[in-house]
Amino acid sequence: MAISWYPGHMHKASKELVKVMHKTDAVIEVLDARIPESSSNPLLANIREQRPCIRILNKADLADAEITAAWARHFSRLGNSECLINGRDTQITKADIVTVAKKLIGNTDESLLIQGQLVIDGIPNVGKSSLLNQWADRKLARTGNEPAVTKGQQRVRLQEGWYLVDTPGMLWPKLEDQTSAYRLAVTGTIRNTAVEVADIAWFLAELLLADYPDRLAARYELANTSIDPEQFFNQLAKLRGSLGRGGIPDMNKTAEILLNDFRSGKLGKFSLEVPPS
Ligand SMILES: Nc1nc2c(ncn2[C@@H]2O[C@H](COP(=O)(O)OP(=O)(O)OP(=O)(O)O)[C@@H](O)[C@H]2O)c(=O)[nH]1
Ligand SMILES: [Mg+2]
Repeated sequence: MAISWYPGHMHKASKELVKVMHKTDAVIEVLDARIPESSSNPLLANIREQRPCIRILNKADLADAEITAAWARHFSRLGNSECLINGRDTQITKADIVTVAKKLIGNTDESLLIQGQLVIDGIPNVGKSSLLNQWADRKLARTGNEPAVTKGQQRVRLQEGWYLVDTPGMLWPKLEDQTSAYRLAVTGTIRNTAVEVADIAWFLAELLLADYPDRLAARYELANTSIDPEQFFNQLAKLRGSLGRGGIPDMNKTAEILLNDFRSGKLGKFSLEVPPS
């Protein structure tokens, strides 16, 4: 099934982003550290135009630390931008973000009146509003473990003269690369109701059986990992009791077990993409 998810509120949000850009000095694009390439939204790059960009590799606690560091080096080589890493165990402070923004905007002379507006954007559910709360030191924005929680822009004062605008998570009208689209779905960027959950979990099971059989074996007590996704889901359904009528696996329930374990880090840290060498 081809994946695409571009509901009306995202179209509206893109128009509002264009408007707020006129008064914006630098953009903070939040990427998912597990899929930095697939989570780079081409629409946002177009809207940003030549403005400086601070990329944040977020949810780094769920990704392989070495690969995330390699991505940070890769992005740091691009001009007019900086790349920082954030996660539950490595948090960027408000002072860090303002310092980097000043450097990029070229406004480093502390004796001058320094001010600026930063806009935080990115795909849905990547942790934008959580970053706003992290820097505002209080829970100003609603956050949640599902995509499309934020529906409108929210502007807050970071410190004297510095403002930050949170925006709704956005995808783009056509997800041309369907492997990327599946990665976006697996990491929780696309609403479960906009995809076939079983289809997404099947993609993930194939990937994990091929590349990380030991992690699956450890978590789900598999004696043998030379199995196909169908055999895997049968065993998982028996283990977790997600069986339907006649003892046949309830594929939706079983799929959600695997997806939730992956998304919450219970299966370990994963980087699904590596930077170009
Ligand atoms: N593991 C982990 N989870 C995070 C991190 N940052 C945010 N989250 C979680 O990710 C989920 C989404 O966070 P939000 O801040 O609502 O994401 P958002 O980008 O604002 O999402 P939309 O408003 O829907 O676009 C929440 O459950 C957060 O607790 C992080 O660094 N690591
Ligand atoms: Mg949000």
